[in-house]
Amino acid sequence: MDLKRSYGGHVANLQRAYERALADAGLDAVVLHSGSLHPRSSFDDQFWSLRPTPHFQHWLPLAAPECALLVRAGQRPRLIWLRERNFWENPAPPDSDHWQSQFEIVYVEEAADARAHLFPSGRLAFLGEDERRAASWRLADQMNPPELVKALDRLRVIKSEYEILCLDEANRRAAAGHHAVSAAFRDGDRSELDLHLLYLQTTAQDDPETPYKNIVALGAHAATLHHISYDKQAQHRPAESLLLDAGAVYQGYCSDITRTFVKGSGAAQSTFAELVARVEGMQQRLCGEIAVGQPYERLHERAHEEVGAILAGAGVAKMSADEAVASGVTRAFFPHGLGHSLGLQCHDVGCAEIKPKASNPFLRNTMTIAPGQVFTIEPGIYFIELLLGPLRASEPRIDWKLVDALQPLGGVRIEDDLHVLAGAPAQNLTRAHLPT
Ligand SMILES: [Mn+2]
Repeated sequence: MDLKRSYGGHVANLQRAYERALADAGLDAVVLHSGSLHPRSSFDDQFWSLRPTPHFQHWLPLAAPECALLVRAGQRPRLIWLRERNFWENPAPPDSDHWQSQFEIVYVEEAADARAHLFPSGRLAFLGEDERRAASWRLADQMNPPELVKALDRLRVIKSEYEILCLDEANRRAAAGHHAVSAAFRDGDRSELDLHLLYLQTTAQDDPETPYKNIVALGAHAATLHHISYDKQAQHRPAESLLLDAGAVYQGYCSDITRTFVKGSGAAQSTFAELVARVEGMQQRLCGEIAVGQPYERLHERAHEEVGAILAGAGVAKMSADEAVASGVTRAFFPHGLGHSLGLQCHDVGCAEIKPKASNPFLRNTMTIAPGQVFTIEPGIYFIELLLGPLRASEPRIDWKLVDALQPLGGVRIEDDLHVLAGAPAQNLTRAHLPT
């Protein structure tokens, strides 16, 4: 892949788009702050590792604290790069230097020194989280103007060719981890912690570097949608399912992939394996239904129709698919949204400006589907007692015996990352590396 050539185009586009956004906001320049380290506790002197300000990372993959990028009309962007003399810690070096030739780079040894290299006059905004830094650069009252932030967030919804290359590579890296973990699960009894560590090792990521905390859920744990408190002991019991939701980061860009595995030959495992196959089939149909101009929320509602059909087809619900949707039964088995925008953040910005309908409270993507968007498609079916409990007394059309048999296996989720194309089916960034 030609990262450097596509990166040049990415920066040129960003420069033009920023110039328009600045003009619309009545500003001459914006300072993008890379971020400051957050203390782990105010009673302590240790810090979380840096999650750079995404607007800064939209330009360059430098994950160092207290750097600033000055963007102005008609000028090369100026990177003010803090190179502290510090023998306690050092920030992780970038993966590559393909980006450096695009900037005028000024090195400083103290964050306060950056002030001298900022725009000397004119209307200047500060974009970042650190109010004290904004104040030290005398920009506290121009911090994060809402209209500008909105406009810059919107730029992140449509991905450039460079960003697609990065998202593709993030998928390739995560796929290697999924392969290794699924093989280890099939071949023996491994604890959730073992599988998590194997994933980190295979993808060469330290825990704080992953796009989100890996979800590694054996058996009933998959009914906790974000199960991250890993068991340290292997389970020697007949549950035998694994839900793995784990991604990777490349140049700041995230992948987000979920697979559900099952082994064992008992009746419950066989029925659960069928359920996994049905969810996989629905997920692939929904990926095939992505259409430019259609609201994403419609796809989410299609997913509920599909969940209704699966519950009826598998004998979990003794009612029609339509009745399962209308009675709210599908919402107890599939309580989360169908997916979200993906990019520099795992739950990326710009796709939830419009509120979803009241019946879809957790849906994070409400945009009209357009070429260049990247989002996940991640339907699921779970056996969550907190949601099913209230139905047990009131809904005799559910086969509760079957639910009880499947509950120790937790649930199923299948998730891929999709890139919307103009005039062609959406590109599945995940299946290219992790085929069915
Ligand atoms: Mn996701």
